[in-house]
Amino acid sequence: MDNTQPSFLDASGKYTGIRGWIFSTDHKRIGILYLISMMTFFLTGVVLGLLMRLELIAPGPTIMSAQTYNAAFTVHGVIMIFLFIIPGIPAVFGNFFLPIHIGAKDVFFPRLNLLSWWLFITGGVLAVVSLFAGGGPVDTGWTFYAPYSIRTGTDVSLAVFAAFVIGCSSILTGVNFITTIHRLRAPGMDFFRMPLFSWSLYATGWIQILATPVIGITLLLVICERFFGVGFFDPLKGGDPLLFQHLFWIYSHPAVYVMIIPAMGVVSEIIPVFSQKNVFGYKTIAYSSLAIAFIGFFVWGHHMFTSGISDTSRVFFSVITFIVAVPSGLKVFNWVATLYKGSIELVSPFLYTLSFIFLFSLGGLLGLVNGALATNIHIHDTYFIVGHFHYVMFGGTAIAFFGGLHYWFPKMFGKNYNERRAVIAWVVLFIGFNLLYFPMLVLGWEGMPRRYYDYLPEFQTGNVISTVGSWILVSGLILMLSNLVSALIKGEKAEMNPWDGTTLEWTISSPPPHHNFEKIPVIEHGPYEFRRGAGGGGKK
Ligand code: HEM
Ligand SMILES: [Cu+2]
Repeated sequence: MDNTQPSFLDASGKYTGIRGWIFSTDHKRIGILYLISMMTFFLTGVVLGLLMRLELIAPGPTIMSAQTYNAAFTVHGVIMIFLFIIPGIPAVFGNFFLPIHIGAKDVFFPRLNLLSWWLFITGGVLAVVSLFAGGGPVDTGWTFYAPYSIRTGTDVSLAVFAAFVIGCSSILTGVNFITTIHRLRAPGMDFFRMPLFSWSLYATGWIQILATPVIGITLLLVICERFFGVGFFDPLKGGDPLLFQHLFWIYSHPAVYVMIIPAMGVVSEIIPVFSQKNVFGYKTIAYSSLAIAFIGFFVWGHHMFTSGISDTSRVFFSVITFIVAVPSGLKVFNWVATLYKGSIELVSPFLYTLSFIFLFSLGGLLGLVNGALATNIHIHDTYFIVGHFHYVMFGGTAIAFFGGLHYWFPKMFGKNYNERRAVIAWVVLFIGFNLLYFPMLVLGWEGMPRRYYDYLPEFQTGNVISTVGSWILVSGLILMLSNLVSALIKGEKAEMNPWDGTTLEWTISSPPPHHNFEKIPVIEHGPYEFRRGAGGGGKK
């Protein structure tokens, strides 16, 4: 196909300039809008994280007050969870590549797609406004646990409303992707010829649709409670604070799979390409996304082992938690089996992917330590938990996000980045990451509680290592981003298919033209059929 068609980066339609972007219904432009807004939120969250680590470099007060620290970890958590890691991969790469992967011109509801982005931005802005309005920044933690969230004088109502609006955006994106997959697949693209990334978005879409309304309603109840004192959760009025925790985690546990399943989808695309082999166990990987999504709805109680629920329910939740690990483990084994005897190319997207497998597997195994009833009692609300979730969310999802960014960058922007600098950035990031988070596991195991701005002197060594790690990690991030930004400005023109990929985005020009395909392709085989290299050749 030729490169003569104007790309989606060139203006078209009614508006030009910035309005041509913020009113565009082109799924690719919306993907880029999300990318820009999300990186902005991410960097804000990183700065807050750095400040927290600076506070913790020595025992006693150092750079902020206890109340400021409470606000810092709340805002850090809210931003990272609701504005970066939950929407991240689906909103950016899902929007950009789902229609292309299934041979469509756009998503099924392009205007709704634009509305989702506007809701996302509105929610983000409201969250920022809540920092400066009336009662000051929220100090409840991102979980907004009752009854504290009902009684504190800070601006919980506004922050919670912001999360509600972002939730609406998430539901609409889920509806859009599921409909797109059902209705817009190109001729011959049956479900089992879809790339695995589309499968992961399909599973994620169902979680978004089924779980998000629960948190939406819960957050509205908190607002009712604060304004009208209705007493759903307030024990003084006969309400039940445990009810809040149940409702919260019935959404928020499945939400951790909204964070991780798309990341698994991204690495399932990258691994076959850089080993030039058909993926091992395609169907297992596809179905395990659905299995994880389904079982994920039954494990929320593992967040409540110390809350006073009955022993029977604690045992139930513990056992079910272990069962979720089975489909996740199956994926890891299938990825490793795909690598086996592959013709491996160690370039930056693939290095991110390998470190994803390592960090996510470690974080996931630590999740089993949390899920085991007995150990959970010991490590509940310690730094072990903080270490665990950073391994899964940052080491898992965010690293896969960066991997995807390097993998798809030439396609999205039509420019090449400097590979050597990308690898150096990756090395620095990887070292910094482990220095930052590994000590947290040890500290937590030894009993350092989370969400405190002070600690006993015996915890200092670990904290100093961790804080220095945060500086190294941030240097890696700066190297990575400056490399990509300078590629945007002065990178060489990228080829159509730099990695010898086989999915549909590699059959169109870089960057893609406005309507993706001149002619809708007809699909005759599975997504990963490689000509050169070891294994090769899918069955379908
Ligand atoms: C430079 C990078 C980062 C640093 C230095 C950092 C540091 C921290 C620290 C010190 C805490 C407070 C722990 C506590 O007292 O509970 C924290 C909490 C948290 N972080 Fe990060 N973090 C970073 C990146 C991330 C990323 C990328 C994510 C998400 C993908 C994330 C998600 C969270 C969450 C959800 C909390 C819990 C907040 C809460 O308990 O209310 N962090 N982080
Ligand atoms: Cu959970």
